Amino acid sequence: MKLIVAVIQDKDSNRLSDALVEKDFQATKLASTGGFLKAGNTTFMIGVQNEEVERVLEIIKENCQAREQLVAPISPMGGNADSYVPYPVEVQVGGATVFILPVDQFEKF
Ligand code: 2BA
Repeated sequence: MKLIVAVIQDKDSNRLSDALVEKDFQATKLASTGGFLKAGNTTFMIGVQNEEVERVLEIIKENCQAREQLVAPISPMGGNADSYVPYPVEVQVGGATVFILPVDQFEKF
């Protein structure tokens, strides 16, 4: 068994959960925040059998799209000086950042 952990954009989260439910995959959605943009994103935890991993990756690819996002300047007064960006820059935020982890044991009580 594997645990698929996928960080995706909030805009795609409803579409992805609908697609997973439709294909009979169970998932948990967590509200998360990107370390760089400090903007909300969504993290899915999806537990699947090994042979289902590729199918789930396809569903993620079909339902999550990369987008350009503008990073506004952040005042060093407002927070950490390490994250100071002096002018707006455009970054491409990926459709999904996916980790696939082995599951030693899975129980439901
Ligand atoms: P954020 O950390 O908010 O990053 C958003 C986008 O900003 C990233 O898109 C990347 O294009 C850019 N970016 C991130 N760090 C950067 C830096 N130091 N310099 C310049 N540009 C930078 P993605 O790579 O598609 O990542 C989307 C989100 O996925 C991330 O949001 C983060 O929440 C998560 N993520 C990405 N890589 C990860 C990793 N190795 N471990 C854990 N989470 C990760």
